[in-house]
Formats: sequence, C-alpha cells, structure tokens
Amino acid sequence: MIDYSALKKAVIDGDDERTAQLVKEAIEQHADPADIVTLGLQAGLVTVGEKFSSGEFFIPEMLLAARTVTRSLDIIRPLVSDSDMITAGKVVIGTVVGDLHDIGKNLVGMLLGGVGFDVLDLGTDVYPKRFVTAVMEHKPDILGMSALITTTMPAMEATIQALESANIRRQVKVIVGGAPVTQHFADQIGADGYCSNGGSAIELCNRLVGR
Ligand code: B12
Repeated sequence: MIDYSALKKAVIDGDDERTAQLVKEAIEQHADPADIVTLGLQAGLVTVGEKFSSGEFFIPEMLLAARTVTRSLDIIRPLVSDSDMITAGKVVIGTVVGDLHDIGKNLVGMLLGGVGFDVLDLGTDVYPKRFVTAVMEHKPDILGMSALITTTMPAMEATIQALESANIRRQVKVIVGGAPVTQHFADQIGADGYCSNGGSAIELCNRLVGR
C-alpha cells in the first residue's frame, strides 16, 4: 500500500521536483495511475483550494500547485495512452466560457483518449457558439463541458440551449463535470450525464456510446 500523503504535501508545497520524483517512485512500485492522480495529485489540489478559501493561500500558491500537477500528468500520460485501440467514439471537450481551469478537463480527455476515444479538446474559455460549431463540424458522439467556478456553470445550460436552437441537440450526448457541478445540476439543465471524476467518465462515456 503506497502512502500518498507525501505526494499530496509536495503538491500543496508546489514543489514540482519532489512531486515528479514521488510520482515516478509510485509508478515503479506499480501503483494504479488513477490512485496517483486521485489520492495524491487531486487531493493536494483540493487542500490548496481550501487554503485559498480560508485566506492562507493566494493565487501564486494555486498557480504553483497547478503547474506542479500539470507537469506530473505528463509523466503519467504514457501509462494511460493506448494508440492501438479501435476508436470507441468521438468526444469534443472544453472548459466553458469565463473559466480557465483546465486540469480536470485535461485529465478526463487524457483518460478517455487512453481507452480509445477520439478526443478533440477545444481548450478553455469556450463560448456556447464555439461548442455548437464544433458539434456541427466534427459530429462527436459526446460533448463534454467542464466548469470549476459556480458563476461559470450557467454557461453549460446556455450551451445546451444553443445546441437546441441550432437543432442539433439530439445528435450528441452532453456530459458535464467539474468540482462544483452535481448530478442535480446536470439533470436540471438537461444534460445526458454527469460524473465527479475521470475514472467514472470512462464508464459514463462507454455507456453513452453503448459499449
Ligand atoms: C488550480 C486552481 C486554479 C488555477 C487553475 C490552473 C489551471 N490550469 O487549471 C488558477 C490559479 C489559474 C486558478 C484561478 C482562479 N480560481 Co481556481 N482553483 C484551483 C483549484 C485549487 C484546483 C482545481 C483543480 O485543478 N482541481 C483538480 C482537478 C483534477 O479536479 P477537477 O477540476 O474537479 O476535475 C475532476 C472532476 O471534477 C471531473 N471533471 C472535471 N471536468 C470535467 C468535465 C467532464 C465532462 C466530466 C465528465 C468530468 C469532469 O473529473 C476531473 C478528474 O477527476 C480549485 C480548488 C478546487 N477544490 O477545485 C480552485 C477554485 C476552483 N478556484 C477558484 C477561484 C475563485 C479562482 C479565481 C476566480 C481566483 C481569482 N480571484 O482570480 C480564478 C479564476 C480564473 C478563471 N477565470 O478561470 C474557486 C472557485 C470558487 C467558486 N465560487 O466557484 C476554487 C474552488 C478555490 C476556492 N476554494 O475558492 N485556480
């Protein structure tokens, strides 16, 4: 059993060298990449968020921790990518307008890519119109939206409405996620699916494409 508390602490400290070293050690000990992410990296970021809320941390500390995690994900990426797989379906993903948080979205995209989905990432600060254009152009099976701030969540509903106005809502399954998003919110805005982490995003997308 690997102790993830040191990894979590390295993320909180924004120490990228130590974080990278601990991630590599965990990999050498055959840790599950999902556990490294959830119990180590993500847990560290949650604490950083709490410290930001309580006034102990400010933007620079959040930025350092985010950079640390982004770099470590580059170490984990090769472990979850499998380019030989048959395409499971196409996913367009992005973070909604006004929101620049992309670590969770990148993680979900990386995991879906790893199990054979063809993933097109629109990046962050994506306007509803841009999502609509991407659905028209690329005809994905699934559209995934991420929001990390309560004030950017309404952009998810606006995007679903924009898909309806463009008469393409039924062509695509819409899934939503991000720390403040809930199943209740997803139901309320008429999304087809919600999940709270990358691992369950794989199950959700497989189910939605009938795998
Ligand atoms: C890192 C961070 C930042 C970094 C972002 C860097 C980056 N490249 O992403 C920086 C420093 C830039 C930042 C900026 C800001 N941030 Co910030 N940030 C965070 C922090 C600490 C961690 C977020 C994170 O990456 N988590 C780790 C990932 C892996 O988790 P996740 O995103 O939740 O994703 C998982 C699931 O949610 C799910 N998921 C995510 N997306 C999707 C999508 C789909 C389709 C599915 C199915 C699933 C899914 O799967 C993921 C993997 O398991 C959070 C704290 C927190 N608890 O979330 C605050 C937090 C989100 N930030 C917050 C705030 C307030 C801000 C700022 C407004 C601060 C400011 N005053 O400027 C700005 C906003 C900038 C903007 N316009 O977006 C608040 C939001 C509060 C609120 N009211 O909603 C939080 C909650 C901190 C806090 N406690 O106050 N931030």
